Amino acid sequence: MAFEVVENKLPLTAECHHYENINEVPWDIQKYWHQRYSIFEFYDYDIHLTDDGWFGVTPEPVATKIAKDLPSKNKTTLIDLFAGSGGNVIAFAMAERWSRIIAIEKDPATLACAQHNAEVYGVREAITWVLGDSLAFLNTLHNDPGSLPAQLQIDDPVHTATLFASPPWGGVSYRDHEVFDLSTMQPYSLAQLHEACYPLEHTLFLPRSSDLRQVARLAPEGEKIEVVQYCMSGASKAMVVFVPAATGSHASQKR
Ligand code: MGP
Repeated sequence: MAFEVVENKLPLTAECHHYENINEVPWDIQKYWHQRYSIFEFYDYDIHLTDDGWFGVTPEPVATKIAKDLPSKNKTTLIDLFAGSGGNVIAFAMAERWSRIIAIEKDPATLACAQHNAEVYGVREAITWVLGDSLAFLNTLHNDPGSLPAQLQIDDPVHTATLFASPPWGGVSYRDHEVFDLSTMQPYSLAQLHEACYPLEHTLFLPRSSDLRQVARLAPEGEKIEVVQYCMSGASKAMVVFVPAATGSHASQKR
């Protein structure tokens, strides 16, 4: 199967590190290690990340604010499609706004870090953990929901579920562009992500310099969508786009 529910805690592997000393830290992540306490306030309580995880993890104050800002009117299930090391999903669980939280991550070592970090924050058991491909999960949710395992069954997802996607951006090269072309984002373009999430409500965590004209095309006909720059120390960390669920006749047909 392309995805599976992980009932127990996956073991931390040799790829999962808790660096305590700068001398242990690979040079390309030293900048992030210096910011470790603004990434995870409780870093010293044995937070673990893979080396790749440092590049994409959402700093805790930003994750906490996003968890408060998500629209989620009447939504009971939150699905984090790219859970990574857990930066966002821990904040979602701690916000206590949803009765069910599902976290999907396809790399087992990264998922092990996320579960471990969620345990540090006391919320591991509040989260249903899924190892696998989030787009395969969405495809099944849209087209063959009856085949989902019991823990992932969602009644009327258009009305009850909200999706959060902080996808890989294809490295840090977005910084080289004054305006980042979201059709070049790797491995999934903006259009692919939107198509995979539609018709459910979805929130997308994107590079701060993302092309607003491309984002504007996600707005349903005649409606506005909210776009927010989340900042720390006066500088944007990311652009977050809130896309409402499709309504009326659009809700039942997939584009
Ligand atoms: P950054 O690109 O390292 O810029 O990360 P920063 O720290 O502002 O440094 P400077 O050199 O521009 O001063 C900014 C934020 O983007 C990080 O805190 C992460 O939350 C987020 N981020 C970075 N990358 C490469 C990714 C990614 O691939 N995916 C996701 N979802 N978030 C990312």
